[in-house]
Amino acid sequence: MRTQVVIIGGGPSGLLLSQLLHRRGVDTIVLERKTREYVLSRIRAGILEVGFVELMREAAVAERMDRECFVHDGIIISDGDEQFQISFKELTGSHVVVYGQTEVTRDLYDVREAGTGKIVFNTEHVAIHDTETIAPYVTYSSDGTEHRIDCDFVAGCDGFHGISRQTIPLSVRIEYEKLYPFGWLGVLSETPPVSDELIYSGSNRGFALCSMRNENLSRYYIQCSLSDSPDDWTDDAFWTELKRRIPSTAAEQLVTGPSIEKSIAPLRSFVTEPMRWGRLFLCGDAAHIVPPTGAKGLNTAASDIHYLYHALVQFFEAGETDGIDRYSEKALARIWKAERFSWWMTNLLHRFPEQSDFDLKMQRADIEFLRSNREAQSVLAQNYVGLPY
Ligand code: RFL
Ligand code: PHB
Repeated sequence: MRTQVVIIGGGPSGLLLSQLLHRRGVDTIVLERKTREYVLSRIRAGILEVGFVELMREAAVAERMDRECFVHDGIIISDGDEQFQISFKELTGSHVVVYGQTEVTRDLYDVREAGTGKIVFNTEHVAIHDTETIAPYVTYSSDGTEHRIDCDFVAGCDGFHGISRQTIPLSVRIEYEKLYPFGWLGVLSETPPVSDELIYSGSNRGFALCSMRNENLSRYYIQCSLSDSPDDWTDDAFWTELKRRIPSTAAEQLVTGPSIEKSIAPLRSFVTEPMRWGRLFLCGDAAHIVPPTGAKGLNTAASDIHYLYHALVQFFEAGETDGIDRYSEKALARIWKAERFSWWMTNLLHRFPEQSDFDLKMQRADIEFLRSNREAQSVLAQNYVGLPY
């Protein structure tokens, strides 16, 4: 078998790259370890930057998103009962949209599968070979048979636990990592959201976030211990704890109901350098992870896809290698800024086990400065709506 680009991983990064390249006549094959149903059962991101929406439009897959998404012009930050709004509209003239990653992925699968898109599910033993040459190839097995695909390039879009990153030799690969001493317990419930805008809430009991998917689907998170399991938390216990961490005006209005999904995610900052090894390019969670506090994970994946898509089109249409040569440098320049922002938001709003009284005072002062200073709000707003590509 032969194709121009083998894409490892059928998550949002891999599918978006495949669809964008398809529109420019570049042939791809996507290899996905799980089933379509499994990928679509993962509840993840909810907030998309305008740059992401524009990429979906360029990929001709934004019709439902444009119809069903919700535009958000700001967020609310709270600390106990004190709360204030950061207006993206006033501070940046821009906004973000609420449209779930699950729906993004569903739309991408639908469009790829309706056309000539080749997606192989349930692949095993995927291995990348000879990326330092001009003739790389990928081997994998499915249904008990071994396969080989020869190609021009390989895109490693296989998430944090994928194999692509490990293909880059340790002698050149540098990994930067920070683990946070807590996780997020997330609940999805068929209830109306407590607020029109997202509430990012710091409190003495730890962080909480009120988010949403639509007018009758809410997504809430609370900071939890890394040793907790979702089964430790009954719905009642979750709602009681959430109410204690958000401003009382919001707690009084909160509509509770049965959870339809409950999961715990650990929080991590991670970057691998370089993001290119010969003809292998890493994209999205395969190369970097942010704690979800800044809503940047999927959005940074999208900026990688933007750079790689243009680089590959430049190569296939004009034979130019400048884009692929500069991919890692350009992608990383934006990634590190998103890493900084996500790390800062996490430090601002969470309770850390070893926090001293001094540390708590610093955190309070940071929030108070943000509340009272337009320039500080502007910095947050610019980062939240997304830095330019
Ligand atoms: P994914 O989504 O992990 O997809 C990788 C795919 O690769 C497959 N795979 C393999 N396939 C073949 N062979 C192998 N050896 C393979 N190994 C793995 C996997 O099965 C999978 O299908 O990575 P991708 O595409 O880079 O997308 C990244 C995003 O999923 C991630 O960054 C976001 O979900 C992060 N995130 C958020 N991002 C935002 O931009 N805004 C948000 O509001 C936001 N909220 C969140 C989040 C992530 C969260 N969790 C659960 C970590 C909220 C949470 C709670
Ligand atoms: C979500 O709705 O899942 C969500 C929103 C904002 C974040 C993280 C997750 O910062």
